[in-house]
Amino acid sequence: MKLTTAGESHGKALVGIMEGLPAGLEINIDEIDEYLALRQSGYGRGGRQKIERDRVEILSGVRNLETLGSPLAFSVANSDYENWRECMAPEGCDTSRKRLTAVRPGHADLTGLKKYGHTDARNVLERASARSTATSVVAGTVARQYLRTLGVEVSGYVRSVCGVKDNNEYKFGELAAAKANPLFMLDGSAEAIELIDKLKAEGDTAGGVIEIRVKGLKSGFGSCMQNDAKLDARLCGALMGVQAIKGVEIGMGFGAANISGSRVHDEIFYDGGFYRRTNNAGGIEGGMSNGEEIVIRAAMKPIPTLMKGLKTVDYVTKQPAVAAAERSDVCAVCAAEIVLESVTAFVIANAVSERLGGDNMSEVIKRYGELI
Ligand code: EPS
Repeated sequence: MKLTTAGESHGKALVGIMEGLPAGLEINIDEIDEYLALRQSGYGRGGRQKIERDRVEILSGVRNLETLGSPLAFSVANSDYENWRECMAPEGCDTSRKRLTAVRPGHADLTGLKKYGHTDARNVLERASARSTATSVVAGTVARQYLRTLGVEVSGYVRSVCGVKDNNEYKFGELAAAKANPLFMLDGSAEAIELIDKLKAEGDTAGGVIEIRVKGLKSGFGSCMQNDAKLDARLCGALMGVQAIKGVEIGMGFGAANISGSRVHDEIFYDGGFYRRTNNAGGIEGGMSNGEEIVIRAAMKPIPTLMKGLKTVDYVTKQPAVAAAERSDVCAVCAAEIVLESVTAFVIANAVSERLGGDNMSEVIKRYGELI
């Protein structure tokens, strides 16, 4: 499976093309829109989310709510385009408007300007923006629908916001309740909300840690034959590709480096089938799923657009400046949680499709059922 996306944050629309889906997959468009709405929700979002109401439009690859086996093309319109047409229209516009030269530390602005040879960071930030994560949610929700036919589910929650931590461990079935919380947290959200309010008043921003879990995936997806085919390598690469994600760990992750092997490796037992009593490996050994739940944690840095403006230098005048800020999210961990679930679903669906092939869903389901 392959996903190609395009779209500027304040352009006409975000678009994507998903290739490699088998024919006969039932597509639930309402569910895609529900995940798009969840991505827009969460405490700490800024003014832009009041303008957008994301909805997917499927342009090809689906007929009567079923995939055809052809490329699935889709779009998500940017409602804000109407307010930006005069400086964003591909057909001609006034590029002297909305120029950004007070480059923001932590954003793509400065490096992008140098790399692409522009003098207006608008030409860089429009694509670097996390707005494009809406396309990952569309493709990821289709991947989720594919995985569901095999009994594979993806879920997650927010584990910490700017140092306010939830140190509890949860069963997979308990995670769904997080979506009813304004920060997708299962514990500690009152304190985190207070902190976000304080940071907002100070013109500052917050990041956090997100946990994603995959339940029901049989063993053997991924590979131990080449490093770049390892399931953990693919998951970490894809999750690190999401805007603002700065660290990813699988299972015990960094914690495994601090204790001895006998406390890390999950011992193996047999009772009609192989099983483990612990899951420190987070469901992946030797680059392959081992049949246990996949457990991933990802660290999101604070949003780099700060209303109080960090010190910077104007790219054109070379004079000291205050970094540009018109409006900003204070905290977007909920958005990131949905995006990371979606990207995880896409990587897992891809690994399934690579191993099982299948031109139609009946073949995929039959082949998956035959796996030991
Ligand atoms: C973003 C900046 C903000 C965010 C945006 C990501 O947009 P604007 O510049 O229009 O205020 O709201 O996220 C979204 C639009 C979204 O839908 O998630 C950035 O610079 O990355």
